[in-house]
Parts: sequence; structure tokens; C-alpha cells
Amino acid sequence: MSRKISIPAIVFSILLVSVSANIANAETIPEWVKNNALWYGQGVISETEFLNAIKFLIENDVLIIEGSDMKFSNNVDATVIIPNGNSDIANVGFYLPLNLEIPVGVTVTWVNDDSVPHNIQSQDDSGKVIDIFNSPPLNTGDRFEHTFDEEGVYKYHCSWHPWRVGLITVN
Ligand SMILES: [Cu+2]
Repeated sequence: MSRKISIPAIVFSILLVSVSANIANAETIPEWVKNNALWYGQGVISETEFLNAIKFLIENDVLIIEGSDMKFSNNVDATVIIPNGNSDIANVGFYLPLNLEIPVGVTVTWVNDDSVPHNIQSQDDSGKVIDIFNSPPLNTGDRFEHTFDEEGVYKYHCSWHPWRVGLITVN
């Protein structure tokens, strides 16, 4: 892995990757990455701040540099599946994954793949529902999104099947 890349080359690459990814898949690049590149281009943030943002991406394996290639890893595409059979306590049926680990700024999408409705309700440590992310009823195939802007371990459950508890770990 080579990290001897000039600053203008990094800026150019980020902008290029952002533009290409926008065309291919707008959900691949977190909004704050685009904003950082934009702000640096406009002189709003310093070179150090911009480089720190790039460093963060590399250290967290969001941005992978191999030789002259640069790509974003798949862990920015964060999905939790509510699997078929999740409603029945007798089934395995855990959220997939049960504990999703993501960097700060990532949007998580829950997808209901079960045959019955579910919801997603954030909870405090004692299991009480709190107002961080709270979905409406999700019918089969429905999706719910939440962007995690702060580090922490976030617990959630489904109010109709409260034995189904999942975690989102943001670090
Ligand atoms: Cu449920």
C-alpha cells in the first residue's frame, strides 16, 4: 500500500471518485465526504482538516488505497435485514447482522424481509423506547433509514416482537 500521494492528487481523486460514484450509485459515498471535498475546494476548511478527514477514512477502511487505485469499501453501505420468520420467538430469525458496526456518518437501512409487519424502535439501556430512531410500521419489503452522526452503541427492538433486540455500534 502506497501513501506517498500528493495533496492535489488526493483532492482530485476524491472529487473524481465522488463524481463517478454519484453516477454509478449515489448512496455509496457519505454526505460528509462530499462536503469535505467541496469545502476544501472552496477554501472553507484548511488543508489539515481535509487531510484529517482523508486520514480518518483510510484508518477506518472506508477508503482503500492500493497502488494507484482508490476505492470506497462496502462497509459504507449499511443494511440490516429483518429476516423471514423474525416474528416467531421459536425461530432463529435474528436481525442480520445482529450487531452492525459502522463509522460515524453512515446511514443504516433496515429492510423488512419477513411476511408480517415490524417496526424499529430505539431503546435506552433499560429497554425503554427513546426518540432517536423510530420507524412507522414496516410492511414486507418496506425500508427505514437513520443516519448515525455520533459514536455509541445503539440498542433497538420491534415493539410488537420485543424479544427481537439488535445493536448498531458506531465508532
Ligand atoms: Cu416485529
